[in-house]
Amino acid sequence: MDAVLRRVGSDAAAVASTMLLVVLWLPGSAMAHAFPDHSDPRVGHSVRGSPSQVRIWFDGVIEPVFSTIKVEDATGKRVDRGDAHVDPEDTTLLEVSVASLPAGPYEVEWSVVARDGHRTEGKFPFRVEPP
Ligand SMILES: [Cu+2]
Repeated sequence: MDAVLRRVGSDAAAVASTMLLVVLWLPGSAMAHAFPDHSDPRVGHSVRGSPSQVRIWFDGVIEPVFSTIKVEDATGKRVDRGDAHVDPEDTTLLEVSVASLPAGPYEVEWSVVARDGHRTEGKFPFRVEPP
């Protein structure tokens, strides 16, 4: 897994121990947070020419209403088209389309809610090289 993607929360350790207890008490009904599995563009990587969208695949189903993704340029300006959505055909895939991006560094910010109601969020960079 990409190390740059990180979990944030009020108290990750407490959440982790709580969820461990849930697992211990209710074997067979363990549910998990959703964490990114991979993305396109890949975390920290460069792509040649602008992508048409940014996509993140998670390790579990995510809730469409509470899941967002946005993309900013080096000045913090939004460059996505504001159409972030969970793919109806693949409910582990969160995607947003982007304007034609000039060469430079970009940052993706995501926030999702898993089926168990727990939110995870994070950010990662990627870079566009001239085509
Ligand atoms: Cu959870």
